[in-house]
Amino acid sequence: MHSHSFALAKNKVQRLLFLPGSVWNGWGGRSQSQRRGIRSCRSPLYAFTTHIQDRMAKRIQARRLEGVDENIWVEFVSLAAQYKTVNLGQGFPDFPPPRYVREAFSKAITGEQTLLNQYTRAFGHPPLVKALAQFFGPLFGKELDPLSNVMVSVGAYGALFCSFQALVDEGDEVIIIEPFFDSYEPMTLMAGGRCVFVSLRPTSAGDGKPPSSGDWRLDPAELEAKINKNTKMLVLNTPNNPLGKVFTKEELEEIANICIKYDLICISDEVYEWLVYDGNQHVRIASLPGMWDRTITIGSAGKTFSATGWKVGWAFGPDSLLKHLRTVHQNSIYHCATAAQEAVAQGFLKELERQGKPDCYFLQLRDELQKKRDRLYHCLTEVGMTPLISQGSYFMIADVSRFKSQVPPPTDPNIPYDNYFTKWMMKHKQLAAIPVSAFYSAPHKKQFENYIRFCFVKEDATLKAAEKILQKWSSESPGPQD
Ligand code: IK2
Repeated sequence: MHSHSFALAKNKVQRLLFLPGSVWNGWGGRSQSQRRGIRSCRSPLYAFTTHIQDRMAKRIQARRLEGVDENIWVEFVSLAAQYKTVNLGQGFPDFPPPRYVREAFSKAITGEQTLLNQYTRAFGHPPLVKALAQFFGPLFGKELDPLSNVMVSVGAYGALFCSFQALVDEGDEVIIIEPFFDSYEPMTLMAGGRCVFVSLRPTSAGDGKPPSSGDWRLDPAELEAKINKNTKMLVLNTPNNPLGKVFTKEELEEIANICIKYDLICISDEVYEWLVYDGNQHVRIASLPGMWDRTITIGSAGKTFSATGWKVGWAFGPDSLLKHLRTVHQNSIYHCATAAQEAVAQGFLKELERQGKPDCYFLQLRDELQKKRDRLYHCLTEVGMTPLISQGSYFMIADVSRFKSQVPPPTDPNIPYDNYFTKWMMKHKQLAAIPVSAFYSAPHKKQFENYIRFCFVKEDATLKAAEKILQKWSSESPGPQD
């Protein structure tokens, strides 16, 4: 083509497609092989295609998805696998669920009751909602109606999603206590709401005691100051992921009084309810006076029975709130796998018989995990990582400052240091963890960027492999005190 007509044609296409000049840059200056290399990411054709794809994606994507496209689990689960790490990252056990629930699952699929392979009731398989009502009623100090006070969904994720979709409207404000399980923020945004964050802040442990997640506290005055006429809901997570903080009854009473005073709905995510250590008590905020009618309590069979892949979760609450969750659920998820629900129902019936006895799975798991927590705590302390004693959950956070000198400085100042450090550790030390900044809102991500989160719901062999990596690394790292 003549160079003048090429320039005109190029100009026309560029204007028609709103292409920036940079897409064409270098067209004239590149070698023939570069021009032909349509796969090269520097080729103008690649840039052209990418630009068109970006434009299309922007036009197609619903506005409520803006800013929620990145996800820590998608990114870090993939990196943990890519670098073949010893995985103390995502929170799942690497040991099997108890035998009797696994057997119940396979019997549900292969047994005589072939209908267990088919659809069941939309809001929860009848034997499961019945077992949940029977098991949890006394814990809430209430008789629960299995049909109207319990809803089963696809994991706690499904129950949370239905809660936000059902109860948050355009312009509503949702108070989130941070650090927080990351999904609360995108779920609020996807429902059209606005997130308002209130931070747990470390206070001094006192008496020379080692720092604990219990030292992180909420200032009720700060919480109250964030409430206005648009505030509709407060999200609580106890035991908290990632800190492992277990809110005390007194702390929950302060939060409950504020919810009642300002007529707020409370979403209480209690998926780690059985994993509470050192004699601490898990208190259900819905069981406090005046709270049942305004609280949705979320639970997870994944965490309760060490079967995170089964994706069975639930919501408890008054019919006045749950009926709206059911509307979302029936029009989106409908129900989760019948056989998994049947197995979880069998699990709760068994645990009902064992409640309070030494063979109760929940007590056994708790005691087992307390030992694992202590083991990880000692290892992290020994190598100089300054962990925070976790009062509950599967997780422990630790300050990694001592190891900074062993890691080349980051080149991008915008990425929180813990994110950079954790990726470097996965790639170069084959040890996976999760950066604590993932549990903070954007303006606060850099506040605790020397902390990373380790998961200890792992076989002893996995913990031992992690210890070996850390001990070797530590012996190579002259800390500031050395
Ligand atoms: N709520 C909390 C507080 C959770 O931690 C989870 C599971 N998160 O695990 C990933 C991690 O932090 O490493 C959920 C809800 C979701 O639970 P489910 O698996 O039942 O959907």
